[in-house]
Amino acid sequence: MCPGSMMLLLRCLCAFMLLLSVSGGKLPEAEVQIEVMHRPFLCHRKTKYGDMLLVHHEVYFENGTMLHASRNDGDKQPMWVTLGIRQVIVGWDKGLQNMCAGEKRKLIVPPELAYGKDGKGKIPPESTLTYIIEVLEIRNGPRSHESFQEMDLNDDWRLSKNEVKEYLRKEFERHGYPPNDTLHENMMEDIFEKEDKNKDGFISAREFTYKHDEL
Ligand SMILES: [Ca+2]
Ligand SMILES: [Ca+2]
Repeated sequence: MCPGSMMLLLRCLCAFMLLLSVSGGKLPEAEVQIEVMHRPFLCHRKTKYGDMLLVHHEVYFENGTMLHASRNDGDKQPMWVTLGIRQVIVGWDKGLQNMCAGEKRKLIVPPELAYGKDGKGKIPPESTLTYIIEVLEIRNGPRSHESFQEMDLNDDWRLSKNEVKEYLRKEFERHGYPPNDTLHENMMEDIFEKEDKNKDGFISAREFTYKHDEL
């Protein structure tokens, strides 16, 4: 064997070993790859769990073929989605947080966080999907007096952490999803972070209805 090809073989071996050590035999947890394509200069608020987002989106397969573009297909209208309740794919819930109105992102979503091993409609099993998503408008999620009363299980006019967690659990159930303690815990902490203004560990009726995010 000539020295040149020997070197090549060694390099290949090296690269192969490196690959083995990196993958380590264990599958990494699926993540959404997020690329911010445009972020407006002015950003009054950022998206969080429970918000309603008005979005336009495009979907592409891994080979670049477009599957759907909301600006061109159907009624050409953007759609409202509620973040963090798995109304859409998990990849959206994970990838559309902390966005500004007017922001545009590219999300590369692995099948585990999209339509998985079953696929859906024109989406074959195990598809990695690329989404281009533009957030046009952000609104507070539904917040009626009724929903406060529904959440306030012991009628003391304030929401405890357990009451909020219980509410999230019921919301998940209502949308047909299995309860997920870790996720509910994280969502609850996020909600308290934003809503419990005086940090007393409860969300009062006033804190609940106060529209602090309005422009
Ligand atoms: Ca209560
Ligand atoms: Ca409070």
